[in-house]
Amino acid sequence: MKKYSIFSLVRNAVSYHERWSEAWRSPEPKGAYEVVIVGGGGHGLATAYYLAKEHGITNVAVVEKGWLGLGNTGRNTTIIRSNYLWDESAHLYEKSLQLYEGLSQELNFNIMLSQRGCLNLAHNQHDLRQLSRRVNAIRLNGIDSEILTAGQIKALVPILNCSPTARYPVLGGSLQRRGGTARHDAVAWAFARAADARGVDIIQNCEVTGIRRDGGRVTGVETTKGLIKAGKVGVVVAGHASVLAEMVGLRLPIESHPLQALVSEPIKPVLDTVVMSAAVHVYLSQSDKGELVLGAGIDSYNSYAQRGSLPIIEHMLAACVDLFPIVSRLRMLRQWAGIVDVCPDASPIVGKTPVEGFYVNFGWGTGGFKATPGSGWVFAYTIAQDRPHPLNEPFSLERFHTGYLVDEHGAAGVAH
Ligand code: FAD
Ligand code: PYC
Repeated sequence: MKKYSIFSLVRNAVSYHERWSEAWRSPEPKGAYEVVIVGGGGHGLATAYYLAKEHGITNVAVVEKGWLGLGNTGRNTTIIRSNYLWDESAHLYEKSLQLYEGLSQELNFNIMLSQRGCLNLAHNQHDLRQLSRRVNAIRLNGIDSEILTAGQIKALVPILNCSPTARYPVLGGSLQRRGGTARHDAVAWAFARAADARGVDIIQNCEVTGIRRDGGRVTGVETTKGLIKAGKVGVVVAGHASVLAEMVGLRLPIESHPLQALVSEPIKPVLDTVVMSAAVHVYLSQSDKGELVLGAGIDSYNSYAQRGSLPIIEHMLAACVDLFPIVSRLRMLRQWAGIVDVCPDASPIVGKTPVEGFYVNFGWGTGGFKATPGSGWVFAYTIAQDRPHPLNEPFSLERFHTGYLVDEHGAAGVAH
């Protein structure tokens, strides 16, 4: 892997980046690959990287219809954590968090991991009982999680309105100290550079428009750059799962919704943890630049348009001002949305399909950024071995036939 000396960094800085080499190549697609990954978000790029690194499969193309990371990877609010209720999810998300903890070193790329803690608020006795149950389950899986009193929360987050007469009184909360944030673009770019260095072809501005089959077996993908044959195809297209699945005649139990976020103007440091309140549909963190990063629940209608509606952000900002009165003095600079694919149990689908050689990894809904390395790791295993890893076995498509759902609505950071 390429290393940069202090000398080359200084030279590049004064040359206005003119001589910076590309972080990854931009090849034309070959006629055929052993594996084609559809979708150049964090999950697709991580899959390609782990295929090459863990399984020695380097004849791989990642085919992306736009630019890398411009889907939900570049639109999310960067929160990572592993505080999920059920064993199946806890094991998968914890694997991912552990990979995150070593990712900057592994990929030689600063992903700006900040384990500043992730706090979930309880506003009534019911919330508190739910959080206690959740904390006990999480700890039984060996994952860090603790209950905080209202007094401890006030000390941790001084800008939070903890008055007993507040519209949303704070009765306590749960904290995962190893949770926090990571720079979303950096995660995609780091996996892209490392996959490219191992021989993976990353092909941008190349939309998959059809899937070729020979009987029950996949043989390639039709794209805007022509037909690309493939022994195996892995589809990792958050927001467009149903569109791609339909190309092989699969109907998914997935609904696609807009999910919005906002950032404020930058201010001095006021918040050094992530605060979430699922009950009032708002969450908040402060970026390294000083902006407050805020998010809401999903827009309730189905859509493929990457923008949301005003009532959701009005409601979210009203709740936010009640919880954090200083927000009333802030201007919001930017608002955007991504399309999230949500399964009935708010858990993803990662595994094989009835079509041979056709593998899927989607349905991460509002919470897949935290899963990026873990998802890529198990998906690479599934594609390479043609069977699920024990960590993703519970997240198969068949669970919607067997009824063995993994209901994680309560663990989702945002309401839906
Ligand atoms: P994406 O990054 O969307 O990548 C899929 C790619 O597939 C896209 O680049 C798309 O262009 C490409 N594609 C689609 N169709 C085709 C085609 N036909 N041919 C070729 N390419 C195609 N999760 C968290 O864990 N924490 C958070 O704080 C968080 N906040 C969020 C906030 C918002 C506003 C949103 C929208 C989501 C949030 N999420 C969060 C969810 C998270 O962003 C996603 O689950 C995750 O990024 C999905 O990654 P991905 O690589 O699967 O998808
Ligand atoms: O899953 O932690 C999460 C999350 C936070 C905001 C959106 N998703």
